[in-house]
Amino acid sequence: MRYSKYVILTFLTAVTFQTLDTVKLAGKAWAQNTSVHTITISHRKVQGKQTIRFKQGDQVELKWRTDEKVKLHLHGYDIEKTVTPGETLTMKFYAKATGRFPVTSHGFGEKKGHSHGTGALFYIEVHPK
Ligand SMILES: [Cu+2]
Repeated sequence: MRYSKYVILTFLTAVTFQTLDTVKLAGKAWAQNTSVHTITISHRKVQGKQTIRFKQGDQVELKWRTDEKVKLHLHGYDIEKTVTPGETLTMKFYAKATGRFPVTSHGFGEKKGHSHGTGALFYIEVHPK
């Protein structure tokens, strides 16, 4: 009796996880075919390319490095995260929505709020399949 309960529980747990995975990743495993880009902020500017293009449906990983603490906002996908010097911040998402989306600063250093006064730091472009 005890044994069969355990088996059922294990089975249910497995099904639950699978369902969550399906919802989150639309049945695809992360890791393979991921478009990974490292973006470096220095002196409040993105070094090098300031636009990266993707194809709709791409799995994207943006890895952010900075020389000053900054809160970043990827518009359209509504990802808002803070990166600090010495760490790498990863933004992971499926590029579902097409268009050109800015990444803006919501304040460097300890500054808070939602100001886009200095304009966009970076853009992602998602092109239709
Ligand atoms: Cu914003």
